[in-house]
Amino acid sequence: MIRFLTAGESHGPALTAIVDGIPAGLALTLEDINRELERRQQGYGSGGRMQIEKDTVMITGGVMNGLTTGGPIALVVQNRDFKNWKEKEIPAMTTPRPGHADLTGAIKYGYRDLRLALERASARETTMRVAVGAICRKLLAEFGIVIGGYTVQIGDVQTALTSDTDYLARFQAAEASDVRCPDPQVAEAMHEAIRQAKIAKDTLGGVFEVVALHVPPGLGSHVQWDRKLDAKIVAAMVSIHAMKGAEIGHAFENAGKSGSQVHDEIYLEDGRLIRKTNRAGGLEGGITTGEPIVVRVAMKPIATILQALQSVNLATGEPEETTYERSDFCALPRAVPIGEAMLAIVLAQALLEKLGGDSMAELYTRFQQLRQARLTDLPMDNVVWRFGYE
Ligand code: EPS
Repeated sequence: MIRFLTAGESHGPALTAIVDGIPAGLALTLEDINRELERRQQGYGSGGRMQIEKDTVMITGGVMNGLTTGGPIALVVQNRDFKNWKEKEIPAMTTPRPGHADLTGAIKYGYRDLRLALERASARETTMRVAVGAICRKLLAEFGIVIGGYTVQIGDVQTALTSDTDYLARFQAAEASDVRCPDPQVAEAMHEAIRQAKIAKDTLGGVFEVVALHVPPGLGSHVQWDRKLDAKIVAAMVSIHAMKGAEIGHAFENAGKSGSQVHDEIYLEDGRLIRKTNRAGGLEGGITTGEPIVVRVAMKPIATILQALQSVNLATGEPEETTYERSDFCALPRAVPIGEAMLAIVLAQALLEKLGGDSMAELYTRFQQLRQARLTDLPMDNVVWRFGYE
């Protein structure tokens, strides 16, 4: 099973991750990871920090001569900004920002300065998720699985995506946009909405979609709550900083329709069981259907706002307005590669759970033997039977 942990503070010396369970024999280069780290740093709406950092990874364990060993992979990314904080006397931070982890972190851990909560709650941590995701993405690519994503909404500016669009074309178009929106006209309106938010000293959230293509049917399980793949995907998305909701397919829109309008009918074509629609977003009963996995994620507007919000100074007990900490105005475009990384991690876990195996050689063989949605793969007894409990 793939597991990972991250460590490090936003303005500390470095961020670290350890990834366990990646099979032996996967070809992996620094460039595979650095490419994804760079994608996470692109996008309009960032604050000053992205001018300072240029994230690149160091691999200090688990990969030798370009191949994974099967041992834990250790990853380190330096924080360039650390040199600016190292010798600095840090002013006391005692007025919590509404919407951030300042107050809840202090309640939970008994901090006597709120910066300790800020440092670990910062979305800087997502650097390591993207690094881990890049490894999982490489693993999935060995089996033809492709993951991409794009922005569908920033503030109240929305794209009207049609259901028949070629996903690869969407991924590509999004990559060329500084707000990661595949529709150039809407992208311009989104860019403008962020610019206005900056002028208004405010922040914006939005919605992005991440999609996995060519995922085999039969990953996940319906038999236990904590084995349902849709639940794992939603949990992974909402674990990303500032994400407050996630849905598989258009779940909330489907909720307002009748069953006959929602469910994807099944047809037999050339011996294969196919769907002409994918309203289920690639999952039924917590198991992949073989259709694209489509996940939509809602991000709240960033909690650090240039405008002062009402709060309380915990040191004096007096009402006090928040003071500004450098931050982003809209991080939605940069959240897309993070969502992709989390989807890659969960899908790589699900694939390994299905295939087992410690080396890529074992995995390739087992992958070929996976049951498909073909009539010949699904022999039925077609006889009367009984519940035979003793
Ligand atoms: C963040 C605040 C900003 C962001 C940071 C997340 O950092 P700083 O306080 O140093 O200006 O830039 O994100 C990153 C550093 C990053 O790499 O994404 C926050 O409060 O969550």
